[in-house]
Amino acid sequence: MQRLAFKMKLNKGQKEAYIQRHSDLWPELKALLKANGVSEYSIFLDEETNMLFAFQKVSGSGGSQDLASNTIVKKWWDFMADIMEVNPDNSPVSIPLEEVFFME
Ligand code: RM4
Repeated sequence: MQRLAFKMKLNKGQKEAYIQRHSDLWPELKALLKANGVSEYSIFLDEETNMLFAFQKVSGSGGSQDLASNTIVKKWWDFMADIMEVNPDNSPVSIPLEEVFFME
């Protein structure tokens, strides 16, 4: 089991929309993430900078951001593109973070 973290950026003023959309996370996306070994997935917001910090445990070779070829993930990214900083393909700009501390 590996711990992954990455940062993304939320557009200004979109906190409520982000929370609402994730509280209604598509069951098919949740099932896909779990089927690909993603668990304990949480995302935190720094309201000062609008940076999103995602943490997840992964049992496979990659995490949520490595599923770009999946249709469900592409549809989700298209759905979220209007409130986040995205790449030309609507994938969220995701910057991996280095773990510098861990306590069991
Ligand atoms: C985030 C972003 C991630 C996705 C989660 C569920 O806003 O789109 O790629 O894994 O939602």
